[in-house]
Parts: sequence; structure tokens; C-alpha cells
Amino acid sequence: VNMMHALRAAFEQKQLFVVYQPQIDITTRTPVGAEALLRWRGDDGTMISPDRFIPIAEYSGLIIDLGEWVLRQACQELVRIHQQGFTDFMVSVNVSQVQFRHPHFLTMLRRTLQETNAPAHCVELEITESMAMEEPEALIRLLDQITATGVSIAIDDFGTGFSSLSHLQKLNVDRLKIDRAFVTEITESARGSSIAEAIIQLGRNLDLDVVAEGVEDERQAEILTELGCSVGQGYLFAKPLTSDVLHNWLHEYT
Ligand code: G
Ligand code: G
Ligand code: MN
Ligand code: NA
Repeated sequence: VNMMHALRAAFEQKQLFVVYQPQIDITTRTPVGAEALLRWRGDDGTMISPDRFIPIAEYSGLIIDLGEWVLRQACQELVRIHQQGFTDFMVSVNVSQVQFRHPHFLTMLRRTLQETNAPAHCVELEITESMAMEEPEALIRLLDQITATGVSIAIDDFGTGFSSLSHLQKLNVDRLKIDRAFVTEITESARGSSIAEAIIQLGRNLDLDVVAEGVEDERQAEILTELGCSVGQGYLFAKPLTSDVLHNWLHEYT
């Protein structure tokens, strides 16, 4: 309850902010996009992890307003990045299952795109693999409606859930994000790359792009490229960056 009040106050007092972690084309080393990640700096200056406060935002219902705010921030950032000349740059935004199931989600999405003037084809929503497993008919319809706006869909933390191939094939999704755990494993043992490899192969078979999360060293990047995954996100390339730092980073990196 305490944390819920603190979170609400932090949101109202503008103590929450969005950082952006670049996604890189591993072969050409060019930035292709960034994932928006929410941050909360508490009164004493310490950071509170979204792993802790997102669940609180979900059960308190605050996630509806908070999620809309994150999407708006990300769309505005995208417009600024495009104005700097990076016109193919994409922004990815995490969507909570509570937001996703909300009856006005689609209306909110359309309105935010319109009001920010963000090009929908450069906006991606990340849903988790477990969200992608729910109520087939309603989900298929919602994903089709989102796709009709021009916005694309990625399945986050892929490989940690249990999505069946036949189910996945019915869904209007565009990308799979290989969970960080499987990227870490790549260099940890002889057969460590087998799950990453299976996901990349699955992506190829279902015509889905694949992005690797949590790429931390060159060896992982090299193996991912050999396996056919050309986009990566992780500390090897960049940490999540504040808006200002992202702009400087983009000009220096390219
Ligand atoms: O960036 P970090 O590792 O601290 O993120 C931890 C978790 O919080 C990740 O699973 C990430 O998807 C989630 N998260 C970060 N920002 C948001 C957000 O804006 N909305 C939602 N729903 N989840 C987020
Ligand atoms: O679950 P989701 O993919 O939305 O969250 C991504 C999380 O992973 C963020 O909290 C981000 O800070 C974290 N992250 C991003 N790159 C790396 C990395 O290279 N190593 C580690 N350990 N964490 C990372
Ligand atoms: Mn994510
Ligand atoms: Na993830």
C-alpha cells in the first residue's frame, strides 16, 4: 500500500522517466531502434526497478495511465529522432497484460499515434509470451486490429513460455525477442546456443524477425550472426539511455 501511494505520487510529481536501449544491426553496427524502459528514481535518489513497481501499477490500475504516458513519451521521442535524420528508427514499448486487456486499449493507441504524429510503422509493442497464449479468438482479433494501425508486435522474453507453433502461426506478430537467459547461455557451454538457434530457426520458418536481448560480449554477437540473428540489444552496444544521451549516442555511433 505504501509503495502504491509512493508510485502514484511519483507519477504525479514527474519522478518517473523513460530510458531507451538501442537495438543494433549486428553486422553493420548501425542502430535500428530502441526499447523504451520505465525508470523511477525515489526521493532518496535510489532507483526502484520496474520489476518491483510494474506489478503494483498493475493491481492498482495505475498502469492504464502510466502505460499510456510511456507510449506517448516513446512516440514523441521517435518523432524527435526522425527529425534528426534517423528516419527508419523504430521504438519498442512494453505493454502490460492489464493494459492489453483494457477495452479502450486500441482507442488509446490510435489516439496517441495521431496526437504525437508518430509514424505507426516505426512503433512496436512488446507483449510477453504468456500474453500471446491467452484466449485465441480475442487475441487474434486484437493483434489484427493493432496491425491495421500500422504498429507492429514483438513477443518479449521469447523461449520462457510455452507457445505452440500452431498457435504462434495464427497470430499477427512481427518479431520474436530471444530472452536474455538464452543469449547468456550461448557462450556458457558446448550446446549453449541450441535454444537461441531453435528460436532463430522458428523465426525463419514463420517469417518473423528475431532480436537478441542482453548481448553482453562480442563472442555472443558473433555466434548470433552466424546463426542468422542480425539484430541485438544489450550492454555490448549500449545501456538504456536517457533521451539526451541517446541523441548524442546516435550521432556518435553512426
Ligand atoms: O529495464 P529493466 O531491466 O529494469 O526492466 C525490468 C522489467 O520491467 C522488464 O521485464 C521490462 O519489460 C519491464 N518494463 C520496463 N519498462 C516497462 C514499461 O514501460 N511497461 C511495462 N509494462 N513493463 C516495463
Ligand atoms: O524484459 P524486458 O526485455 O522488457 O527487459 C529488458 C531488461 O533487460 C531491462 O531491464 C534492461 O535494463 C535489461 N538489460 C538490457 N541489456 C542487458 C544486458 O546486456 N545485460 C543484462 N544483464 N541486462 C540487460
Ligand atoms: Mn521488453
Ligand atoms: Na525481455
